[in-house]
Amino acid sequence: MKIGITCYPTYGGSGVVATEMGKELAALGHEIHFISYSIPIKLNSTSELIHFHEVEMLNYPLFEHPPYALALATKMAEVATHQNLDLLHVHYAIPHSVSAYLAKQMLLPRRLPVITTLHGTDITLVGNDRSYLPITKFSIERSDGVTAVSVYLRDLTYREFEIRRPIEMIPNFVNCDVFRRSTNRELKTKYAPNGEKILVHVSNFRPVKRVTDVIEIFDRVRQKTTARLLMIGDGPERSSAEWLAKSKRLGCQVVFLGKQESIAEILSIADLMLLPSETESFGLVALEAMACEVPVVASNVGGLPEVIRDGQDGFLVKPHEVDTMALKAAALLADDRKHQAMGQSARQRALENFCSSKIIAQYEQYYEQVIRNGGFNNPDKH
Ligand code: GMT
Repeated sequence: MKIGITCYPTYGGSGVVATEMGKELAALGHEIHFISYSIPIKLNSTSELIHFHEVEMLNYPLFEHPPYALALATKMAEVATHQNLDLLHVHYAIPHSVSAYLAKQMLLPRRLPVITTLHGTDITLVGNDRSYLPITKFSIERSDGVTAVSVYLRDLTYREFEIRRPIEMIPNFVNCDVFRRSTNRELKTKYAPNGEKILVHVSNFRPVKRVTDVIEIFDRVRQKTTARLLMIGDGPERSSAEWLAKSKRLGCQVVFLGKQESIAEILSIADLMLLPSETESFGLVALEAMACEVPVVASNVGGLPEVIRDGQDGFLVKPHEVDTMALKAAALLADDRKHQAMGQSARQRALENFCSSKIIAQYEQYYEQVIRNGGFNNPDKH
């Protein structure tokens, strides 16, 4: 198939999923055309089947905000025509599914099936803002296919947006050959020179991730065991977290690494992941950790219980309950046998349920179904 993929080209979960999906599909022989404002950060592939089309925006003094959604729609229509795309798959509803809808209309009577994948904040935060809700609802209804990354997100979309059309649940995935435990001793010694336990947090440091809770939890854990905390990523809450770490005199015990290219290597030296988010539609980083045999202590919210089995692959605790999270984390780190069993169970869970080989096949089937059927009751179906 010839597939167009649009995503945010940044470190965010939806961009990572879209980019990895493109790479996996290309490895299966599909021709992939990424359409975005810059090359996806994780697109480190040399495959001849992967192409990138940059959306260029006209800057004119009248435009305080350049109309990206329109420039994107124009580029989508152009690429679909010149590359003879079979399908356009957009990740994150806003504004990508609206641009895809416009591109589709521009191309009529030629048919361009559009699939929208909902990732989370496009529904939970952005889409729920009343000003964005009607257009998000419209573009979901008019997509030929819609997928959501968890049952939680699918049902929330049905409920909050009063959507009557079917939404396919296809979970996120991880490449289990890339994300696997293979400890780099030198790296481990660098961050834990005296054999300290390594805790890790990975996020975009937005308020929803509750990064200061991560510091609070770690502060309690290190009172019971010698440990280090690696904070990976960057974002608006980073300075608050750094300030808190400093004021608790955590000094060199907490290291802020910023955005990292290869997190698999770092996860491979970690003993535990902390993910105390306010909400999380799926929690891709939790899955990546699990694939590296790292148990996760996370909030019992959103789609996280669909990924992490409480007591088996980690622990799920009510959000904000930093004392309980710290107690569970410290107890696990003190029990080597349990810790090892949980790490192995986490890896097994990733292998059996979320490996890219399994999930990409589900996407391929869904693509074929949408191309064949032309979308569910879509008034724009041609
Ligand atoms: O907030 C983020 O983590 C970024 C956001 C995104 O769209 O890039 O992540 C969302 O999509 C990820 C990939 O499907 C999910 O794993 C994250 O759980 C989800 N984030 C939230 O729901 C807060």
